[in-house]
Amino acid sequence: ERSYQPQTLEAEIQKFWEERKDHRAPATPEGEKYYVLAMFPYPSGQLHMGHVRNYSIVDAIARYQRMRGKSVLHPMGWDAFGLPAENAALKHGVAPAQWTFENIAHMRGQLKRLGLSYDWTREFATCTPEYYRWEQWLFLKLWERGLVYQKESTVNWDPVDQTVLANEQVVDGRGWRSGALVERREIRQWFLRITAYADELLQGLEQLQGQWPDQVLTMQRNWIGRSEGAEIHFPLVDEDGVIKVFSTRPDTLMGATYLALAPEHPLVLARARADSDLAAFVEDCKHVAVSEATVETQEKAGRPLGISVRHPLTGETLPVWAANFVLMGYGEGAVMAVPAHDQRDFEFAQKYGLPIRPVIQPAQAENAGTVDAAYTGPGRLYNSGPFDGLDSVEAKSRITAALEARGLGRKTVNWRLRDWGISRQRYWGTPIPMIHCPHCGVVPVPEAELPVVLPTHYQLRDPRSPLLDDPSFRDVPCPQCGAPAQRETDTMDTFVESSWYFARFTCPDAASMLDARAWSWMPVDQYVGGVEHAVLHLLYARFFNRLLRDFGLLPADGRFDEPFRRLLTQGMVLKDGAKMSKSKGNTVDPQELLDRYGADTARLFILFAAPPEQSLEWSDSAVEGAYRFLQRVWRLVQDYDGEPTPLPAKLSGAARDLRRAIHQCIERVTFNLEERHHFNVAIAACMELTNTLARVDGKDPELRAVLGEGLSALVRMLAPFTPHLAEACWMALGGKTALAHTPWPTVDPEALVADTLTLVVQVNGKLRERLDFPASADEAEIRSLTLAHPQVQKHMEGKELRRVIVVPGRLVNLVLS
Ligand code: ANZ
Ligand code: ZN
Repeated sequence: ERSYQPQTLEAEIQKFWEERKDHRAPATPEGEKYYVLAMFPYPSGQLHMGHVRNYSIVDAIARYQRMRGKSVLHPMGWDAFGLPAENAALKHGVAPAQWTFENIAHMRGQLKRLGLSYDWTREFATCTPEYYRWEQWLFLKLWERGLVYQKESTVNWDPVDQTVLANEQVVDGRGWRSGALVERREIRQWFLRITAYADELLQGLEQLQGQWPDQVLTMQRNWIGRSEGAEIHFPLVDEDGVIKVFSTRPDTLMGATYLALAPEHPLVLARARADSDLAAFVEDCKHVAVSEATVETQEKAGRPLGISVRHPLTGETLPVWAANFVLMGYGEGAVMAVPAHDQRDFEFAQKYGLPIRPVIQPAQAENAGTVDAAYTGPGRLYNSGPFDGLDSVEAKSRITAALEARGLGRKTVNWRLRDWGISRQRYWGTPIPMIHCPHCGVVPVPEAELPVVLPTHYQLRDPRSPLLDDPSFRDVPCPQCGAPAQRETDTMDTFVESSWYFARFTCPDAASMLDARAWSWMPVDQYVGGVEHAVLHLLYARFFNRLLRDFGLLPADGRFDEPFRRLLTQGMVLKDGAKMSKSKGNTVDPQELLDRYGADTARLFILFAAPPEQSLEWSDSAVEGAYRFLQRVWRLVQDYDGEPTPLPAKLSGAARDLRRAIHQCIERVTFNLEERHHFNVAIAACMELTNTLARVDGKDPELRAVLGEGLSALVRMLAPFTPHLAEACWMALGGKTALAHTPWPTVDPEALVADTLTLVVQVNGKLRERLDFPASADEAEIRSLTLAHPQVQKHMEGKELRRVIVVPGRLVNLVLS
């Protein structure tokens, strides 16, 4: 008898799978397809526990679906561009490419050691020209259609290292290497027009309802941020022109008492030239981060501009202020301030003694604005002239119509979503395929000259991109006029690579960006990853999928608009109640776990400890427990010693009970894998079954036959979680096919039929007892067994039995008086 030795066993089984090519997906699906994908990793150097959890979940799904007879695509690759490679290069003096590929080699080894059932023939790294050339190709197509453009935008500039820094390289306002105070600089950068798809990206969320976590859908909805409202024009007094504002509350127009403009508003900048106090205020505002959160929380401040506007409906004169709470990047960069009904306007008005005029009466008077807060809810209009008495919903459209009639406003929709700035002034990324010519301006690299290959031979000495200083990369003739010109040295945001890799996995060797194979595999049926990607990655991927569709690379019939049919966001891995992380020093290295217990124990522990969406608390004793369980299963199969014998036609009571337990377990495990991913419940059911099987007397031929059926089912049900052990046990039980090609066990409804039946006993219509009867008992038997039961007799004491009503399969009702 062999003892359970995961190290040698797992190596043998992995070799077996590899030789048989069991996990390769066909070029196009054979039968019903199932594409399951984990968010691909950044090759940081080592797998961490979060990776192991993510990939164990996905592998369990892949293996289960394979056994359900689906044609499964389960690929893996590397999100290989990005800043850490540059940082490591500076720290260790190794080229980013070399660092990246060494990490990939190591991590690939770790993934293989885990026994994950990937189709490795589809593996790729995004930092290779074979991959990123298609990104450059798409960039050129987007340029042709006006979906790419350049505009000025702000970057962090390190004055000592003379370079642009990524946000992650700015620590407490200083450059991470130089320690110098970082400055803001405006430079021209490349943008993708994702806003052209805002409406569609919002609408598309509907079809994901119930398939994606609600939390993620809400975060996407807020990020896109559709606001319905009105653009309102306030004519300037004393000069020509209007100030436009965006408001979601045109119903409050009659309560507007001043206008507030962003410090960067052109009118403010114009006035600041002649007003040093105003200029100083504008300068001050520049030193505050531009994020919405900080703008929300800072102390309100402003300056009067010394100009006024006319109210578009009453003609009343209102003052105009510059205010730090107004953002230039949103709406019109200007607000009509209604202090009675907007809290920011209220605080500002109080500070500067501006009038507050309430115009909305809440349904409950006690909810009205107080001395220190605005009333921001709906209600009935007053102080509003011809609109008095209207409900605020109705008033919105009536007031907007009145503005439209005067040519001083219109209904509009505003979006929070901004275009996607993809320029990075970094070296380790996809080169942007553009050329700057002193005569022709920006000229795209001709398609035939793609890819623009990123040179990989540099030894980095400082954070400045070596592309800037390499004439052999930078200096090229203009493709249009032939004059000396310069290549764009910005590279793409690495989120571009992760926005379409899932589609490329369907045809990794395609001679175009995608080919017809993508049409048969897409969309991804189940995507699994961290909730930290709820917005950016998942939104960009949804955007790119639509771009691919609009360039004819995916079908346009609507079925493929969403790249990920279902999304599961896995929870964190905790230790001592805190997230496992290097910075907290509370990590457990998966490698140690693998070396000590093997892959199956690691996987089983992780899947059993919590449902995938919830956080998982590390526990050494639970790891031990998982290991002991596997030893137990192993011994049970070894002890069985041979192939299961066929079931006799008729089974005795004990054998029937055992068989029922087996099929109840199959039913439970299947439900928990098919309907939801509650692996922990499924595993618990398998453990229970193992205990039941371990108690069976294998000498009895009838029981031995049923035990054989039970072990065969158990081993197959463990295959998604502990695939090595399962495969080895399956062989020991005489399995004729590898598990990847073995059908999932099915429930025999016959076996589930109970020998006993539980009925409710009512006394005068009130539930009193639950009693078990032989399943075969007829009405007369049920009646006499009920009346003979001591519990029932207690209820009847001192009473007269009038009637007994038996409802077959449900209840017995005794009518007493
Ligand atoms: C008047 C008003 C009265 C407003 C009222 C609100 C309540 P969302 O929902 O985010 O679209 N606003 C408009 N542009 C702004 C900017 N550039 N910076 C800061 N605030 C701006 O919010 C729209 C509301 O935010 C607009 O409606 C405007 O204030 C303000 F009782 O107009 B409201
Ligand atoms: Zn030119």
